[in-house]
Amino acid sequence: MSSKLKNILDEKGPIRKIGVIGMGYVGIPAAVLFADSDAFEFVWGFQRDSPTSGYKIDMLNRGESPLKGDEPGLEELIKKVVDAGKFRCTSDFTRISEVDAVTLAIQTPFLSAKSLEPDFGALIEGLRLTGRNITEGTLVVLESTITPGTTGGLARQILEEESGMKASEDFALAHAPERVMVGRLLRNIREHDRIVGGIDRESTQRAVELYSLVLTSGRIIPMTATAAEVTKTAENTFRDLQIAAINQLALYCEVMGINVYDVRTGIDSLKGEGITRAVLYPGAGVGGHCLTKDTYHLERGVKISGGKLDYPQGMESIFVLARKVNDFMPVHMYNLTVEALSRAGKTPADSKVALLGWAFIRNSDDARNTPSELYRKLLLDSGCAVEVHDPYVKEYPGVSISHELSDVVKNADAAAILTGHDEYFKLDASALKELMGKEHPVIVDGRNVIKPDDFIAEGFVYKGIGRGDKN
Ligand code: SAJ
Repeated sequence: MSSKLKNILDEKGPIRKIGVIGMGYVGIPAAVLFADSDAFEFVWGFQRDSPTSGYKIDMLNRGESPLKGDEPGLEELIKKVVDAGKFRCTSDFTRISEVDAVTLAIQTPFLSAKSLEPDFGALIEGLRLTGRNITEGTLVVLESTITPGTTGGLARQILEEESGMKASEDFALAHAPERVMVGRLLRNIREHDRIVGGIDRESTQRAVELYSLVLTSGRIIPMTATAAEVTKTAENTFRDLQIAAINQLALYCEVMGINVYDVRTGIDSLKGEGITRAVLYPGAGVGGHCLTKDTYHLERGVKISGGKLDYPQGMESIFVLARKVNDFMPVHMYNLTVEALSRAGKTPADSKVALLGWAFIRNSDDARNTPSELYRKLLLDSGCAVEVHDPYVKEYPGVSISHELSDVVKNADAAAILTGHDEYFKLDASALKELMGKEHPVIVDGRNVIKPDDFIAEGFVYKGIGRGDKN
């Protein structure tokens, strides 16, 4: 522990002004919650004035939310803190010199899962701008999901290089990973327990001070920076593994002619005595900005740690295998569609498929890394005509998305459900058959939203993930 840092922070007193870099799904709710706390005087939101996201600056300063989709309470809170003069957004990063704490919520995608190469370009730029402008005693927190070892390694190095100061002595540095889900951003930040990990005890303590003031029911869980990085990447990796396990079981149930949902109910029934059976749901794939890459951050963390891993010779990581199983599910949806079309005497090349659901998660407009993209590509590559429906997603590069379900299913040979939007639970077999205008239309259910018997009774060729009892 550096007594020098402790003295500087004691001298500086409590955190008053905060800067949040990255006005996205993580940065915006975090910034306005800080601004809404009486404990803090003012919050700067920092956003690059780039052609793709510069528009957010004026929108936020008008008190409007640039985030798509329904985010309960967010628009009102942005307006409240802007009108109160407690929050402003800017592209002038020199203002970082005015704040006591700065958090970075910047995307950290992967360039290649194969080479385990992340794309830290935006993060590094954010760290350089931070390092160039921080003053003595500032707390720097990385909220982005990062490869374990990044906070105490790359981030520390860049911040020290740019600031000419020493982390742990002149400024504090920590990792406090975000744990938000679209559709409940504010609630997640207030209510989820917060993992906080500093590169030293002073930094951890300073970060605890920052986050404890925005939590309502969540607790702070302090640990080291690397443990915090592993906690975040591992919790998403474990979720991905759980989903892969039920997806693999679903594929087995199809072969064995049984219903995976009966099996799931059965497994889930074993309760009590500390028995937790977290059986998740099989489906048409795993998308989003988190589960699709955090496994690779974890794997890379092991690789860059330089330690010698004791693991079965030549055996692939079960976490990476899980990724591959989940990445296979859109391919499985395609295979089920081709099988069903052939039962209806059709091939993809002379068929039209209505693809229902472009978002990666139900009842949201978020289509980052959506599994629907691979499914559509496989159909198009086999000469099939594909039309896409989604009730929430407005636009997507290179894909025309309709909000009119009846237009999309009209004269279709097959309808495939890729996302579990509430709307699809209400699909009516006879009405859909009429719109498709086929004697034996095909329906492929990738999210178990319809009742197979209702559709089979209407003459549909039915296929469902995990429904070996009906396929
Ligand atoms: N999915 C399934 N079966 C399931 C659950 C999900 O196929 O039983 C699919 C979904 O359809 C979706 C994908 O997986 O395509 C991801 O879904 P998700 O519910 O995990 O949503 P994310 O990725 O937005 O949220 C995850 C959450 N992580 C954990 O619960 C460990 C969330 O708490 C994190 O904040 C978020 O990642 C993140 O930002 O890291």
